[in-house]
Amino acid sequence: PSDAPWWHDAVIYQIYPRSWADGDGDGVGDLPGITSRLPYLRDLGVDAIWLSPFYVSPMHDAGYDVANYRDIDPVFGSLTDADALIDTAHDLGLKVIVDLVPNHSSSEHEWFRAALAAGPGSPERARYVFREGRGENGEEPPNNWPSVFGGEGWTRVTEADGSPGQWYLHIFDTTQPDYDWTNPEVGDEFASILQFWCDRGVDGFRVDVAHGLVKEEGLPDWDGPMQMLDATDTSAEAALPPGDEESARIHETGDGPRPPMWDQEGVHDIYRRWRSLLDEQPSPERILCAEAWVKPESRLARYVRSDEMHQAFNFDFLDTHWNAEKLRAVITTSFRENDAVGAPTTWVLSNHDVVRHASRLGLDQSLPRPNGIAADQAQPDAALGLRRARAATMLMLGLPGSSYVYQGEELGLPESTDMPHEFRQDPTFHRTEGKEIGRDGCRVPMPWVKDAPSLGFGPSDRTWLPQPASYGPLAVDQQDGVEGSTLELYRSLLSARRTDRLGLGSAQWHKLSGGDVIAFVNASADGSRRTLVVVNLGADPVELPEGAMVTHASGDRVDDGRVPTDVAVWARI
Ligand code: TEU
Repeated sequence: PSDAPWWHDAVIYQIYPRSWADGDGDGVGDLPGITSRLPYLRDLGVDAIWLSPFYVSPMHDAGYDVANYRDIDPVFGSLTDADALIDTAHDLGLKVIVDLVPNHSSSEHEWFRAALAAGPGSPERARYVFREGRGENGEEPPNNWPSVFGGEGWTRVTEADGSPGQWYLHIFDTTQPDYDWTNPEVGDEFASILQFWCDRGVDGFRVDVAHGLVKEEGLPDWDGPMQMLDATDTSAEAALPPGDEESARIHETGDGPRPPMWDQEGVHDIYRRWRSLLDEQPSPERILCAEAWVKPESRLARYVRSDEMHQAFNFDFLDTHWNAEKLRAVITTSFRENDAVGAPTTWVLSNHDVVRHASRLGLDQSLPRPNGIAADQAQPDAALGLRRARAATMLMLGLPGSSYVYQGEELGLPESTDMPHEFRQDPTFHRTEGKEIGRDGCRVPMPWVKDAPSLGFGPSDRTWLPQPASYGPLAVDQQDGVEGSTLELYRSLLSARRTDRLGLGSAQWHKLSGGDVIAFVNASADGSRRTLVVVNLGADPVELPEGAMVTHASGDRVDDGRVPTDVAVWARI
């Protein structure tokens, strides 16, 4: 239906403000830099941008530690700059989604400072999760919950009289105290923050750690396997050996023990309130997109019920190895679970927390965690990774639903894997003493112009993270207008997707599908347009059906109607 809401088939480009465009040359990206480069995104052919946090922050977690939700950090600019960015984007026909971080504040937020000063039992402390410690003199943390970034999930404070005092909960860094969402003051504050940004004209919110806001009552110890507490895989299935019968049952039903800090029932009440707040705003529709690492997909689909969020990132898709059978299963399940609640699916391959897919897909695909590179892991095969990444992108953009694209993937940027440790800023790296290499490798400043200081990122040669040598030849100016470049591939795919409204089509498996081949037909509702999408993950070339007219290919020329290894095609049938 052509009258579908804008977000059903939108392609949304994630900008990581520190690393996209630096207007003032201090080595850190900023809002004026972004505004000046927005025409690039109009020409790329995306519908919207999502901006990672730009709020006032001490930047212990790159801005996901917010000290003031209603103002811009000086490193990024000012509220006037934000208004200008939103206006310019709208003039160019781009919608603007901002990041909302409601699980925790920065420890420098005025509420948290007040909580520290006010002491135990105060209403100020009741906005966060302060508890007495256990053991002799409260020396032990209140429970056994770890931090996602490594180490304990609790930090003990020193009270005003200098004595060791209460502990506060932080699922992430010590500098990111969790709010207590059972306190109505917290809910009211966030309703007001949502309204503040709606009034400034934003078109939606990406909701950080949407599965974590509400904790199980009583904050019980977790007796289950510790790996289930990793925020990116909270399923009971994750703790069982692959192929286990119980694991298969849990995968189907979503039953099984649930860690006390993830995917609690109470989070849904929060999103119902936000949805009605957004529904009351003037049109066009403003959206909520859940960042919720929730499995199985039947549990994730509960976040996109009609009175809750509009979208939820499909991280199962991102997390899946380069394996046709597994990818087909994820696609089937995603459609089934989303159809059941009447929501379109939201596809994603990369973001600022995971290894870029141009490198991830060039790693040994038998490794257990495809979205992380351990410190001692082998280097990815760059050529193989890029070849597969281009095919994966054609798979994603050929599917009905919305897609998120992470800055730089349209250039085929690899992960920066050989960054000297002294540059690393991610708390994951520091809290695990380097055992986890962290996420800096996917956050390196964008290359725009090969022969310019900072590769055209800004007017000076400064960049907050070093740009690897491989980025120069991939700069925008090197790919612009060059046939076969990854940038031109994205442009032509996005343009065809828009013309043919592929995001609003319906997908049916094609008879070529099976074994190492993914093949489906994306058809328009009136049957007037049928696009065959074929991805070959196997060693042998795949024969296209007679009469199929190839319009796009991710790799080497498709000769005699055959699709080579690790290549995807779109064809008219
Ligand atoms: O991430 C939530 C999250 O749980 C993971 O992606 C996490 O970052 C990863 O497992 C750590 O290795 C969101 C943001 O996207 C991330 O950048 C923030 O650090 C995190 O929340 C805390 O706000």
